[in-house]
Amino acid sequence: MAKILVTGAAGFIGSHTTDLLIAGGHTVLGVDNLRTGRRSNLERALRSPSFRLTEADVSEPGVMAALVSEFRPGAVIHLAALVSVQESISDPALNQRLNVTATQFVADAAAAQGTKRIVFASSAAIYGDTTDLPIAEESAAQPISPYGEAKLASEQLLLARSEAAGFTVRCHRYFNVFGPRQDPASPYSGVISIFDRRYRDGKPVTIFGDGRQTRDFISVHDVARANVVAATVPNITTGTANICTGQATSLLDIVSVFAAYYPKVAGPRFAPARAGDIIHSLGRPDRARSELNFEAKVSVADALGELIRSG
Ligand code: UD2
Repeated sequence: MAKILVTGAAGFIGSHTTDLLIAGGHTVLGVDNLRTGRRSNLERALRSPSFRLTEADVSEPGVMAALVSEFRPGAVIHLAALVSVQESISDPALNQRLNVTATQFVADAAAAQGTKRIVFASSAAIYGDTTDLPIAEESAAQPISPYGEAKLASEQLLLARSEAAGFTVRCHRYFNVFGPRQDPASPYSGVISIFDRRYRDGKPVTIFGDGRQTRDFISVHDVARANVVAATVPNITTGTANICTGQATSLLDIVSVFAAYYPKVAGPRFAPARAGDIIHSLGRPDRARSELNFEAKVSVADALGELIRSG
């Protein structure tokens, strides 16, 4: 069993990753500044003797260095981030600090303490608005937001350091992750979290465009498993891989699942497509399969059902 440090442990993906690590018998130190993460996401983890949460900001100098030297993890799963593309546009300096400088501190601390592995939360946002689908990792990285730029810069920084520092790096390019604990607060939150909230409140959802746009929606449980595999399975080599299902699902498909659960809620309203919205996004999952032996297992329908039934 391993000691794993999870940054952003109180966040959506971080809390599920933490839960899965604990269930696998690992010891976890979580760190989170609780800016967008919530302590309540860790309700179950906080009851475990194998878990401790430190409230701190990993983008501040010295924080990662102190935590890594004290805890001496075998791996760091670096998920702490500014997660909103919109916010990266309105506050690029904050994006730089939370999405690049913090990664630099993670790499420095791991190098100094001989940490063996770093798993990094990258994003399909680094591909920009490519229409060459499905997107493989060889596709040109052409981010169109400060968020995507920062994720790409972090990948490059970690990969460039890996050999000299002696750590293995796994960069996970997540596609559209969804599931329990995803925050629906902003209009730019993940569409499924927004739809879930609206149906729970008995209110109709708004579809921007005709609803035929598709995304590669992946369950947060699969994403958490990809993180755990990358951090704990022996003999994994440095690299970058899409974390996706390879299946396209339209918004109309999503709405029809919700509608079946909520027959009394009025049907969707349609509004003009959002400016800059891409119509289709789909990843190729092959590299994660060959390099990590990881394959998404949960179907969108099953994961949606679980989300809808969750408390
Ligand atoms: C955005 C982000 C991505 C990630 C993701 C959240 C960019 C370039 N990418 O991608 O990084 O944060 O969101 O999972 O910004 N929609 C509706 N009704 C709503 C809300 C959304 O129809 O109430 C549509 C939206 O116009 C889009 C689709 O649903 O066509 C998916 O939207 P999204 O914001 O969940 O995800 P995406 O892939 O546009």
